[in-house]
Amino acid sequence: MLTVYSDDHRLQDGKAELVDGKLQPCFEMPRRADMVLDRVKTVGLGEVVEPKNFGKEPILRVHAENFVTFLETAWDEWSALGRSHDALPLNWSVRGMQNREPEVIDGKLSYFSFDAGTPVTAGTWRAATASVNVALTGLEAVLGGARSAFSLCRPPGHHAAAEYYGGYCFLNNAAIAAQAWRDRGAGRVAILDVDYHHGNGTQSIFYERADVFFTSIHGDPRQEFPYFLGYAEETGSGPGEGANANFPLRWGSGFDLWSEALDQACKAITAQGADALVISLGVDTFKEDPISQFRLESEDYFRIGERIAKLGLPTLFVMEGGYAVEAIGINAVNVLTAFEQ
Ligand code: SP5
Ligand code: ZN
Repeated sequence: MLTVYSDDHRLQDGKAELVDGKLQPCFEMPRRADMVLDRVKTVGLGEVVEPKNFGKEPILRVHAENFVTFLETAWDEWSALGRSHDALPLNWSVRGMQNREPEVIDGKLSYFSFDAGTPVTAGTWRAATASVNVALTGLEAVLGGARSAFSLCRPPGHHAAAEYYGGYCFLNNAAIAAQAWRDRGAGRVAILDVDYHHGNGTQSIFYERADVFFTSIHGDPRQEFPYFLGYAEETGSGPGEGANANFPLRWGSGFDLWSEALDQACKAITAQGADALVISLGVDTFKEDPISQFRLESEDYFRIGERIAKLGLPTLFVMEGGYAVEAIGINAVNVLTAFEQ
């Protein structure tokens, strides 16, 4: 399987996120991608290539223009105030308050984000756009006839919606690739999100559409970030009714429960008649993940790859989360090698 990778991921290297009431070193760090690339090379998964540049157009098919402009200019506006440390928001609009974009950068950070875990840095825009290019270059390989490709995206994307960032995500790599796949002729795209956290951004982007089916297995939002999306009752709306399927699982769930949900998600993908598949590949379901509460073991990731392969669809794997850094490469690449068997 081809891997697409860019060193530009290093440009996103936030110092700290707010977690458990303290500023702590970012869990989402450059070493994550290094570990996955190392493992790709160790097992000889296949060729590793650099991304091509697709520009802003495919991004604007998914994200709002004012949001993209904000991401592109946020660091300049922040540093113009004499600040050289990372930018984090401090408060948000909630029920009954205005939804207006403020004029000043501190207000804009609040307006366009949903958490204080996702620092905007000097290199954020370049890293996030490189990550999109990694996803789109993987798609090119599949459009060129490959059965699958692995886009080793970093920063991740599935929490980013049309008009907001958060959850370590700025631009939604998987959603942009799914949209590009539709634009390049796929009839119906399925997105299977196996990251521990609900892919709220991806769900919201496609929620009212029938042409992209979104299904996700994740920590129950009653207990787990992002808390405000990911319930089983969310099945899509309008023309998208029936084109969204969530499988929330309680803290402590192991592969017995998880694999049952995977089987249901896969059956739904087949029933939907998808002809293209994007996998949001997070491996923070691992038992040793420092911020997550599922109990998957490294061997289980082989079973995931096998089950996905049984769908028989052209498949683009897009890297999302996973914070047990020493194991992230093993777990992610286990999915990929088993898929190829
Ligand atoms: C892409 C992705 O996996 N993003 C995840 C973002 C999660 N951010 C919230 C982390 C909250 C951690 N709370 C548990 C801390 C354990 N002490
Ligand atoms: Zn995650």
